[in-house]
Amino acid sequence: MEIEVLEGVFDANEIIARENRALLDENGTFMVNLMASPGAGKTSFIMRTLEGVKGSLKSAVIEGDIAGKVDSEKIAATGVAAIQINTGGSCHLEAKQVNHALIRLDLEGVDLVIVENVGNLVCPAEFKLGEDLKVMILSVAEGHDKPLKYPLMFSESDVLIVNKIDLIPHTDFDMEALEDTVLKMNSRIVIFKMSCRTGEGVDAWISWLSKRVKSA
Ligand SMILES: Nc1nc2c(ncn2[C@@H]2O[C@H](COP(=O)(O)OP(=O)(O)OP(=O)(O)O)[C@@H](O)[C@H]2O)c(=O)[nH]1
Ligand SMILES: [Mg+2]
Ligand SMILES: [Zn+2]
Repeated sequence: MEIEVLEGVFDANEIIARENRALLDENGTFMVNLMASPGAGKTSFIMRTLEGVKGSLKSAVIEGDIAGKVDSEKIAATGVAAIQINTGGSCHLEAKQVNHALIRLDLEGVDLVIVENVGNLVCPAEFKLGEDLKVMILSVAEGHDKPLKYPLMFSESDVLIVNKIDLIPHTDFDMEALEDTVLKMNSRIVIFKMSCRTGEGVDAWISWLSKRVKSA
């Protein structure tokens, strides 16, 4: 008996990611899925980005954490709409959680939604959320060898932010080695070097993002 192979069968997460995509398209909203290790600078990067697009893009933020609302309170204090998701132990966000948050946000008139994924360099890369762009951060304090040890996130991401470049003099971080390794794994990835502390490198990211959002 011939065995039937079903193609185009998506797992439950992917079905909901597609619903998210449709919801975003209906409203003309661009969504960034931001992933990185704990403490790499995701919230600092979001704050810099919000400041950079202020006045030109209406933004909202979805914060994913295992517990607490520290990050969403930081965002809300700037006047930008923020929704906190607590995963209650799970180490990544799934499309369903983001779907609940998108429904609660009034997306009409919102140009940009940034989702701060749970701090984790591993499985967030496996779960589509319906995003336009997967952005990951590697901070120099984590070391330039990370792509070799956590390859999926580097090969899945569209953008790599190398953050905390102000700390380079205090580390043995090798930028050239990092770029070589990453580009061999993912030749289409766009790399920005930045310090969310000093603001160095932020402008180049803001102008690149603004163009992407406006042309989407
Ligand atoms: N020196 C330096 N410190 C930074 C930079 N960006 C962020 N930090 C600091 O790094 C720490 C962690 O930053 P967060 O933005 O909270 O990092 P996060 O990735 O959101 O952390 P979690 O949400 O807990 O996973 C804070 O003390 C920041 O002030 C940077 O460019 N340079
Ligand atoms: Mg954070
Ligand atoms: Zn996980």
